[in-house]
Amino acid sequence: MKLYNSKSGILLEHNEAFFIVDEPWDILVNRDDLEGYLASKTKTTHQITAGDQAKFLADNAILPPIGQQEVWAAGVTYLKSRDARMEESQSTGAASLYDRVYDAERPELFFKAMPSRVSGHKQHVFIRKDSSWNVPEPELTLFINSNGNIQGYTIGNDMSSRSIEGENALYLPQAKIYEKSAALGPCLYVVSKPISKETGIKMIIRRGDVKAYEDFTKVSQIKRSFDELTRYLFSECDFPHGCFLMTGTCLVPSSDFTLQEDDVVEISIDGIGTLINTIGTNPKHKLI
Ligand code: DO4
Ligand code: MG
Repeated sequence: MKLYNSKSGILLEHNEAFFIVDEPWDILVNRDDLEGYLASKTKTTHQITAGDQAKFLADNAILPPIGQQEVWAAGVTYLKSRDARMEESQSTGAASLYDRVYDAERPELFFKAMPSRVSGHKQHVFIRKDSSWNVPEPELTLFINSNGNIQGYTIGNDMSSRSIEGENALYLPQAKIYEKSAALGPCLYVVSKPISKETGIKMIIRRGDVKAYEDFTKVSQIKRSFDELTRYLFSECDFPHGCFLMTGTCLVPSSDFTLQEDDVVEISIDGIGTLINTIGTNPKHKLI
């Protein structure tokens, strides 16, 4: 089952049929057995017409699948992320931090975004003007309700500055948190069973007509379980509306690659769909 948040309301997709759900996002999604609740909705709600469905899902109408939830992220959960970060921080002596956190019992978890900084499908994400090395990070993202139970999944893009993080690991918040540094979408995929570890994640970066990057991997490459990440996140934080947790990047472009304005990033995850974002810069801010 998929929930789309759109300018015209919330759309529920179930077995290729579409329904409008007339409830506020935060109340609708924050419950145990969300899948069962949505299944009951399909029995009591009228199906909408193909025309209405097209209007709801028009690219410019889709919003990120988020209300008042905070977005958090896990780091260094895949070998690819550990190795890339060790390489970028070699000269600063911080490389061993990544090695140690990969093997440690406690995972790396960090605050990523307020909902206002999150872009949706077909919206822009930004690169920082004071950063010379920027990458998207494709991440399977959990939706966890206020009771700490995973209720669904979405696709996340944890935009990152490798030059700022590489200069000094203490600059991580600046490498990670700025306007439109996160994207979620295109929908919230609601399933009661844990998502299969065989789920594939693919990222393509297009520069004009050229594919500047393409790679694929599986969720099975992750070092940690989603329950473990959730348990640590909820151990000392309350999330009254639930929260989103990006589970770490599994794909990293080679070290000579940096994003440019107008690049298009496509992240696909089996069962969920494809999140597409164009790279831009924040017009409101001047270089310091
Ligand atoms: O340690 C810094 C951030 C790691 C991260 O964002 C990731 O592995 O996805
Ligand atoms: Mg990340």
